[in-house]
Amino acid sequence: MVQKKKFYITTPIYYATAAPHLGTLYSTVLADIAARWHRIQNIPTFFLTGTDEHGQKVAQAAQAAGKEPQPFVDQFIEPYKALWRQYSIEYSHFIRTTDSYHVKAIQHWISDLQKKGDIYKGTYEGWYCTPCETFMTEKDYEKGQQNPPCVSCERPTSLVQESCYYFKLSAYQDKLLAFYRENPDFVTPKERLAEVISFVEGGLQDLSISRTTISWGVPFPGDEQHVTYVWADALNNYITGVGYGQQGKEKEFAQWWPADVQVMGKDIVRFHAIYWPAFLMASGLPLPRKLLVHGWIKVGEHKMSKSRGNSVNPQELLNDYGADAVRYYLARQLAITQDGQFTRQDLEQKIGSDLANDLGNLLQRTTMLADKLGFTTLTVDAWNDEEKALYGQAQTVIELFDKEMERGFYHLALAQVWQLLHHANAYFHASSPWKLAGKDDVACQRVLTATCHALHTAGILLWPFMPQKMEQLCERIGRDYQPNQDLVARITQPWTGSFTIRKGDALFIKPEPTVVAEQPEVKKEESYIGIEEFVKVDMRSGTITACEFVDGSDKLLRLTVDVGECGIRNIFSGIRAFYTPEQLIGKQGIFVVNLKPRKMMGSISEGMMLTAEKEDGTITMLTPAVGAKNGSRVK
Ligand code: ME8
Repeated sequence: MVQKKKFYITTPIYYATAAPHLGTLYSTVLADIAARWHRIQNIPTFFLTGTDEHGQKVAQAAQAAGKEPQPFVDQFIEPYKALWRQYSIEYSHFIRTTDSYHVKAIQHWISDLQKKGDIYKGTYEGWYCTPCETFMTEKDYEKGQQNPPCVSCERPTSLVQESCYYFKLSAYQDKLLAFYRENPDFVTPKERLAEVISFVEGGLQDLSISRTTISWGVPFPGDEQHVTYVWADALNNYITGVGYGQQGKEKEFAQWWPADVQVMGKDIVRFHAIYWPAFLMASGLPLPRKLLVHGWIKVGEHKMSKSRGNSVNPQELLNDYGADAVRYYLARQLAITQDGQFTRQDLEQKIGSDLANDLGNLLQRTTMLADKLGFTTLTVDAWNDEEKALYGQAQTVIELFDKEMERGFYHLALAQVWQLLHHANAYFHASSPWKLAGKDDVACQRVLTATCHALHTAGILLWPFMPQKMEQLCERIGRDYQPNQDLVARITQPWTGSFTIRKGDALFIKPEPTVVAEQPEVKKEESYIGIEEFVKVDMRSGTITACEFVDGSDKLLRLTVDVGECGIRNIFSGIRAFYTPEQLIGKQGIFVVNLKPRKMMGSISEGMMLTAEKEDGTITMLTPAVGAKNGSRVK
């Protein structure tokens, strides 16, 4: 595991224009999970979240509500904090951009950059709507269009020049590109960095960072007709929240900055991957280590958002399913690498299958049986091969879990824990301790104890995701739970010690399914293919005779496959996260053998292995139900 001296994580600061919704909860839960994972390794951790309260967007929302901006934003702070409490979000500090220490620190930042020559005064020219007091942005009108109508009131605009302050963003273009080259892991997932690089390569203009058309913002130091542009104010919260620009807080700032992980949605990656590092370079400060950029939660085709009015109320989900189940679902079901759909049915299905069944049931069956047999304390001196295998897998899972957490792929970290739970369930079932009771009590206790060890391991790994339920789980098997101890070290020890069993209610209840109106079935003739097209794909059964990791790839495994009459094939498969080579060698699978050979990682891939997604989002290979002749055609 990576040794760290400290861990500093942030969320975006959310516009204080409405109560939080599921999208904002999602980012905040991800950050909380990472913070908790570090806390249980006893790593000093700081977790910053808060609200973005200045600027035109907020001022307009206040005006629409008939309120002054300050009382308007004030009304949303308690709902944010209350919801975070209810969802066990344990932040270290909640920053508001209207906090006076933040405002002063922003003014200090501006003065500092003015002295260094990175902020200068110039003029801004654009189409302006006087009644609405707003400039049009480039996307509001056609290029070359004269006096385009205002996007709000549709009256013609006029060309206006105003003085404004610029940040010398253009001076940082090459430095940013060099930084991205030297730090390819700066943005996760990697594809999002590629988008940023191509944007920067297209050329950067200096950035206007003051406005005279609005007054709701941080007053520009020395020129109070101007207020600071909201992103220059907001991005700097990540440093002012840990002491930047505040006398007496120098030590605190030096302790936490730079941030280790900054969580955000893909909508704001450009601000964070371009402006933000450029601001920091100008201030002579180190850059954050990683931006963790997740996709959108969508409802149907659309991003869930306050403005679209399609947002799901997290309060209702809390009442219906409980905080931990929703936290689990957000981290598990929404792979950070892509957009995800939210439906209640999907959430209910996950609670039923993963939490009530795989996890809760195992705990219930183990503790109820131990209690019924009067085994209040379970302890074992020696393990058989089955338990050694379960222990071995638990250790592998801890290691892989940690790697996925480090990468920010929490859904894959969870998939690892479920590998362990599936093994533990299969072991429990195959060992049938209830049949051993009275005949071989030592063996019976051994099975129950080993299952408790597996549950304890899962319970600690899952604590960052479901803190309340996992504390209950630990209590039920008599393993006290205290954060800020190195709990991870506790589960990486050899399996020793005893469990004190307590009966209790089921940890999770399978929810009653929400009824959805039936959709008429839509059949699309044009999506059918004829048999003559199907037979073009040559699929054969084959046996994997060798398998190895591929240097430089965290996705691929290289397989050597005996495909009978089609020969021995070299085939790459993107299943490294789901299988080890040992698990694959000797297995039979289905392979497409007439796919055009493709160069991959310096070698040629001569086919494709068929796989499918499991209920839990992990990948399984397709395999003949009973042995098939190598090379036999799949029809
Ligand atoms: O952009 N799916 O604030 P904001 C996933 N104040 N995440 C979502 C989401 C969705 N449907 N909707 C919102 C701002 N989010 C600025 C940020 S930071 C210096 C300033 C999350 O209230 C996601 O993290 O519009 C997104 O980036 C953020 O909320 C936007 O929140």
